[in-house]
Amino acid sequence: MLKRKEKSGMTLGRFSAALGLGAWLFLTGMPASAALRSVGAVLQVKTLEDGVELRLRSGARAKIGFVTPEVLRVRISSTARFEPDASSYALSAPPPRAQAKVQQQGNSLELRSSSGVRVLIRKSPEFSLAIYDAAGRLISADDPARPTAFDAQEGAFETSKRREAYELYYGFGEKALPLSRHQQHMVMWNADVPDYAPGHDPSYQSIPFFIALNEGRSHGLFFNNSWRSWFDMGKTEPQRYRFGSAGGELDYFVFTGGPERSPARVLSDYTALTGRGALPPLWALGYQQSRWSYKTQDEVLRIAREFRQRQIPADVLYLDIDHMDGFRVFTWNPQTFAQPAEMLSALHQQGFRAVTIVDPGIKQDEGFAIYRSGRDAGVFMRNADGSELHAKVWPGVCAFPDFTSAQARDWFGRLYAAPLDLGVDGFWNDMNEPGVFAADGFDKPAIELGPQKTLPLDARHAGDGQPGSHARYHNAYGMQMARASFEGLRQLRPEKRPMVLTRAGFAGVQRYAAVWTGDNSPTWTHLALSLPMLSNLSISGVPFVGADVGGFMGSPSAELYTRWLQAAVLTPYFRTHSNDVSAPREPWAFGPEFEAINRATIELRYRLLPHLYSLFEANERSGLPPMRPLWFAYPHDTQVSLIEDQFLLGADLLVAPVLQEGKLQRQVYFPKGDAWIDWWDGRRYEGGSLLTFKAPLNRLPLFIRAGASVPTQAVVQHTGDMPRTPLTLTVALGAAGSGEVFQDAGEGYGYRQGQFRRLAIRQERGSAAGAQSWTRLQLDIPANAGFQRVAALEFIGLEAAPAELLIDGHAVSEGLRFDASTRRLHLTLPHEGVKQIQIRP
Ligand code: MIG
Repeated sequence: MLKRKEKSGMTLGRFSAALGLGAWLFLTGMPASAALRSVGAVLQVKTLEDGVELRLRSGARAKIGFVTPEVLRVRISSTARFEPDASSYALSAPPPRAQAKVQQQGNSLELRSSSGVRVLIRKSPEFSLAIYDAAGRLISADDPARPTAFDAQEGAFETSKRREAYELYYGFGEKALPLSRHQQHMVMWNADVPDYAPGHDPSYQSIPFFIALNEGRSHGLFFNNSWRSWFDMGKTEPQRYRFGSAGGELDYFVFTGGPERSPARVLSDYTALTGRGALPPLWALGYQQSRWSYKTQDEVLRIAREFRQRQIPADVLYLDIDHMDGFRVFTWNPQTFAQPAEMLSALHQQGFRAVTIVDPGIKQDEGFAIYRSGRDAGVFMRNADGSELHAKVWPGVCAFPDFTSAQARDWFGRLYAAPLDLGVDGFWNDMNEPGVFAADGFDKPAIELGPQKTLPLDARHAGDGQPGSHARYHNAYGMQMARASFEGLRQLRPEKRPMVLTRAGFAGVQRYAAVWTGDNSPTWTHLALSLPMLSNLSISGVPFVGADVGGFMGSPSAELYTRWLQAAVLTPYFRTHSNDVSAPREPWAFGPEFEAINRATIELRYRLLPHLYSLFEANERSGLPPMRPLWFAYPHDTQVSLIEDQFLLGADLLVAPVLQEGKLQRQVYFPKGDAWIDWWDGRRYEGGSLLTFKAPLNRLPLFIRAGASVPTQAVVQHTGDMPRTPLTLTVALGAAGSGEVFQDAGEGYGYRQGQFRRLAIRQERGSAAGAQSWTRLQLDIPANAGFQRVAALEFIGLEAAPAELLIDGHAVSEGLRFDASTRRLHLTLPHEGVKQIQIRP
């Protein structure tokens, strides 16, 4: 029997029991094609080890089974055939199966996982299902008023779920929308959208995954379908959400969030399916400077020299499309970049890395060896009639590798040998939605936004054994290009970690590349928009994300650039980039006063790099991203559900940048349950409070969680200087807590063979309440195998110099320095073997 627990009291199937399909269509006024047919009642049930297979009245078949005890997979195919798991490209491996106990009783079927998660399936008059957690609480239920329906002719379909009024939805990858996507309508169709306005949809990336939040409890849903799909999250009708696609299979995963129903568990389970971002090379976490374009090799070298002369830390310079010869990929302009190897080695000598842009379009030019090679190898996409597909992009008429073919990926991957041999360090895949220019006869990119700005929908893809149209594989194309790049680099340089940046992507893109949010604009609105965009991308499984600092599409004011740099300094991917008509935008471009502030901002990044790096390593293990929206860490604090102008770096740093012009102060909310200490002056604030902070132009409001320990270092000019720079462990006093530091070579894969060191710090508190009771710090610092030495500790959050400090039981007076203005106590460690430190205020 179906046991109803939902508050609304609506029973599954109540409407559909009363209404036939025709009446349902009439009453709901469904606007969609009249050819949409409900899947119908369950006619036949076959019990499987992980669940059931059902035959439905419409001829459709369903497979419902557990992937793990906390992850359910639902598949419905109108053609009664199921696609292989690999066909959407999202999954990193075929999902496992977990045991289900199946019970049939009258009109209902119950599936129960080993952890007690239950699925109740109603067999007639319409198939529908509801999922309950082990505690019996409803997670998600089909909406019987809108049964799952297919259009057998067109292949389109949709399904719907009931929605409670206050349920919020986060994730959905890269969307130019507010933080929670409740009451939004979204389309998944990778699109080249320069100058996108806030609210514009679709976007460059499509990640059909979300995490729901309702009364502190989460669950997640991933719609595994690469066709053009859509989500209506209660926009049309607040009491339900719907999603559907133009083709393929209804295939989705529901993540319960485990017994705690936590968003972290949802994300960790989602990334177990779609993969986790691999640890980037350390240098890719440094500051990166780009422009479309630095036009000559001399200009590139001048920029490099200026960074070093002005002592503004930086690790990477970018070469945009003008470094090429007539925009032919993997070539160099013989006039302006006549000696690329010399230029690259001069950059390397100054501690810089270089990233070059690589577009998918390959100039159709008989004189171009790469074109001929691709044509002869048969790796280019074809039109429906079998001819080689051509479209115009920067180089003129181009052919496009079919990245859904292993052979084409392999062919493309090998092309990276040439730039690697010259000394290029990383690669930037642009235009890979793919975006193309207007039809023949136009030399300028089409500026209209829309799905027509790509390849014909009936163009053919190999689909790695599942041949299909561009309509089917469009959303996977960019990610498969990034994959070709990543896998090519892995093969060509097995001792190095690939650095690939991609504009387009689909669920699982994190396996191959970092992602930036495309052609944003130099406006305050866009600055503010960058935070919900990046934090939602992060909790969509993509950890390495950033927005062009200053806004790509033109010239920001000095103030906007400076504030943007502050807002971005603790985002995972940190790059200034601008278009071809904007004013120079190096950190010194706005005069000495701003230069000093911008330098200090970038220096903050470098001070915290060891911490950021540790967070990336943790992401590889857990799927938890470095950048997190507040609600993700504090799902039970309803005050933070919609906060999008603050974010967390890891669990311990709270960043509250100024996002408005002329503002010299801002409000900061501290989530409940923790106390927070001002990074700059050491003052303590209790969770649950909303306070105003001064934020002059040179101040990024930044707070550290009491109890946290994070590694910091002295400012370095680039990551190459880190090995000889000692670490300081910065410890925020005032609560029990812990911290972890990961150290390795910063490059290569030795860390997977145990070549790393993990430091652990544990803070224990004495009995008296408040910040002033004694603190004991337990340090676990394994023997040093050549990593950055731990030279000091810095305690933050003390009101005065401590009465007593003991190192391993011995009172210390030397090597101590208290700074009253920052409330920081600096302690030089006598050696790395220190195990315990005790502080009495
Ligand atoms: O049609 O390569 O988003 O970052 O500078 C524009 C030139 C092509 C778009 C990218 C932008 C890049 C630009 N590209």
